[in-house]
Amino acid sequence: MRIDAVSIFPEYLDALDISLIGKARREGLIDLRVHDLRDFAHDRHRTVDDTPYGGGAGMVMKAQPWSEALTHVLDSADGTTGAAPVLIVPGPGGERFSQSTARELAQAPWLAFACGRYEGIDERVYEWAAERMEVRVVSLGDYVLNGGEVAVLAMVEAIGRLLPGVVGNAESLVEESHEGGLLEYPIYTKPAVWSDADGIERPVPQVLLGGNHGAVAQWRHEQRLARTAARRPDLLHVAATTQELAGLDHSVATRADAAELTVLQKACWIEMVTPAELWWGAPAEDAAAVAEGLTHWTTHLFRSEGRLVGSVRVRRDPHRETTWQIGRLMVVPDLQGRGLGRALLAHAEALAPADITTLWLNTGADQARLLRLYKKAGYAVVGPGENAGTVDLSRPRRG
Ligand code: 6GU
Repeated sequence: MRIDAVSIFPEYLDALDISLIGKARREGLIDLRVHDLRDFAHDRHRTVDDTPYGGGAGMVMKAQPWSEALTHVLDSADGTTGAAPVLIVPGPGGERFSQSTARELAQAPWLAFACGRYEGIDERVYEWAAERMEVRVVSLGDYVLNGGEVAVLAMVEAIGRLLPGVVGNAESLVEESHEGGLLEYPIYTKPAVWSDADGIERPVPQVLLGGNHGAVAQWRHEQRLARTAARRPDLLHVAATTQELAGLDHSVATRADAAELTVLQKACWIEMVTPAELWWGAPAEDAAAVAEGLTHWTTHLFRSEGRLVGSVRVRRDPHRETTWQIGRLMVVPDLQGRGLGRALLAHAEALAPADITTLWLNTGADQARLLRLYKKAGYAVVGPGENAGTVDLSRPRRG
């Protein structure tokens, strides 16, 4: 991956020479280029800021050095990068950076970071940049840093460690801390009893020493629940729905399910399409057409107490052997917005055979909510779909 970062404190980013990210740079897995914004200011004092129009505290970064610096970055495009990077502007007013943002950005061949300082950057730089590349303002959380550099350190580390080959042990890549929507359990190493400097003996929980794997697994799960409830109660809701999917009855659809599936399709699509958009196919299909679809796809059904509440279908792409197609991701309207769609998507992805390299799906170009879900899951739009008004999305299987 190619990464450019523009800052008035380029030395701040020297930390990216250290540890796994530094090693990845030396091995050529990450081509990180740091630029000094002041190199693009041409007065004697190399001025990059000025007072705000309309008054107010502090200084504003000037448009001209930024446009020149970003032009310099754009001009360095090569055969591996694509025409332009995704430009990330760290700032407390941005979308929240999360593991799924990292996963999404790890798919891009080229990222550029613009580190603001002072009160921020002249708004016209955002307009200018958006005409040339995708621009995203991204925040680490609800607090204020003095500039974007520390945020870039965090984001480059979170993104970089997802790139193939950067973290040696692939198992470490499973997001330990958020797997299944729960925080990690406590961990211990030798000695079994540690005497601290006050002479207090602190033993490892007995269950971990007994060799009873079932008891260990149960204890760890309870610890994860307790810890999540104490520290991150907001996560329990998500975890509950992921486990909700596990609690649903799962089956593969047969012709006998066609009528119910037809009803689910109509219920799901009716809110998304205007009458003029019935070319979508799915809402217009009758039970015979749905049954026909069952012969070309494997359709997975999820029921709660007998009621069909969600479904997704999968198949190997008939024209591209190593591509896994995922379609008709549906959750009954009254259960939408609880993470079930994401869980169904994960289920469909997990069904892909070992030789699959690419996951693929298609949706309406105007379906903002679905596009957000898919992008969060690491998918990127790869082009227009076969049906007008739709787009195809895909992501590499790993990452
Ligand atoms: Cl990404 N940048 C700055 N300057 N402050 C922040 C932030 C980012 N995230 C939280 N506070």
